[in-house]
Amino acid sequence: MSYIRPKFRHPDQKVNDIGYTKTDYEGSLSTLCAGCGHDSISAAIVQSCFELAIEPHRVAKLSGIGCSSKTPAYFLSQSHGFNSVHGRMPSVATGACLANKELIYFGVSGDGDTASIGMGQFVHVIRRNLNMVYVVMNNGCYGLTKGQDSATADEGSKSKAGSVNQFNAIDLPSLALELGATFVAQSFSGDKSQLIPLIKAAIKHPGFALINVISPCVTFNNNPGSTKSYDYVREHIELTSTVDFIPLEKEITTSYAEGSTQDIELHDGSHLALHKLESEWNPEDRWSALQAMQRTKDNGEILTGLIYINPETKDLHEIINTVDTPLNQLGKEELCPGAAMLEEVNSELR
Ligand SMILES: Cc1ncc(C[n+]2csc(CCOP(=O)(O)OP(=O)(O)O)c2C)c(N)n1
Ligand code: SF4
Repeated sequence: MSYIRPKFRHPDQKVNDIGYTKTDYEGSLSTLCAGCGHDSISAAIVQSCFELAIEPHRVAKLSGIGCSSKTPAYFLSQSHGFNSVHGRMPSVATGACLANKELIYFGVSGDGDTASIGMGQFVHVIRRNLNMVYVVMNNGCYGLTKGQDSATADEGSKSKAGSVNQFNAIDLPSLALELGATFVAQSFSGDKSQLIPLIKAAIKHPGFALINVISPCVTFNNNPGSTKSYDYVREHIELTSTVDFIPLEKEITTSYAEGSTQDIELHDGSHLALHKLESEWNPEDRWSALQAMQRTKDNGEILTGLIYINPETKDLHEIINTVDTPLNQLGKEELCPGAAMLEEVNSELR
């Protein structure tokens, strides 16, 4: 079948710290349109997991419906996966994460999947601070159903068919900030050097991590007049910073000019070195991040990079004090501790 990758690989392929090659992190061949931004994001996910030496079976990929939501088939074929209903990925992610806190949860969604039908689910998964990476492959349209404007299409943006969008766009990073998300980033599918460290940092973040990636749809929304086309994004991108991810075990060897770099220690002891390009902004200050978003929007620019991070966050497990052992490994004794325990629990609620 044409979508199955040929098995042959160069015998001297590089291996990572656990002896896996990049091939071990790939999926089946993509059936998306050639040039679709979503494929570049899949490639960045493959590269990030390879470089972090993650065991593929420790990852669960979850998605909704759309071209974007098809992409988990194209990376990490040895991981767990669940392709859910349109806009309902966050519920499935919540259930899975509560049942097993040992896995790394990767949610993949589209702007239609998140900002329209899935909006109710999106806001609650942020509010609950579920420990997951949530990637929105944002092309401003419903690619799978032939390019209708989505709720993230900018006002005044022109579709391929020539109609002009008359509605305000929903800005997902600003909304996430407003709702208290503790990791908010924005990137562009065409900027792998920025996207990879952001994905790695999001994986290490112990709570909800949003990466909104502008990902042009070459078939339905890459025309002049569209604000999600490759040309438009390249011309209007404004970098907050360049980001280096420094894993725990690696020494910080590069020295940076004083004042130009902000070092952020992540939960597990790894580091992010942010070389800031936007001076009036502090990514550890939510108010400053919101202002930076608004300022660039007012100037018609797209702010990319790590917009906000609070490394000291409590995820849903910590908030509601869940059991460490995955539910499928609990025995009968723990699951059904008897009438006396039931009485004790009930009495605490009286
Ligand atoms: C409940 C439900 N409503 C509508 C649809 C039709 N539908 C499928 S994908 C989609 C939108 C996809 O857009 P987006 O999430 O932005 O992903 P893209 O294809 O652009 O990557 C719609 C409306 C559906 N599959 N299920
Ligand atoms: S229709 Fe658009 S979003 Fe879907 S695969 Fe093609 S280019 Fe990508």
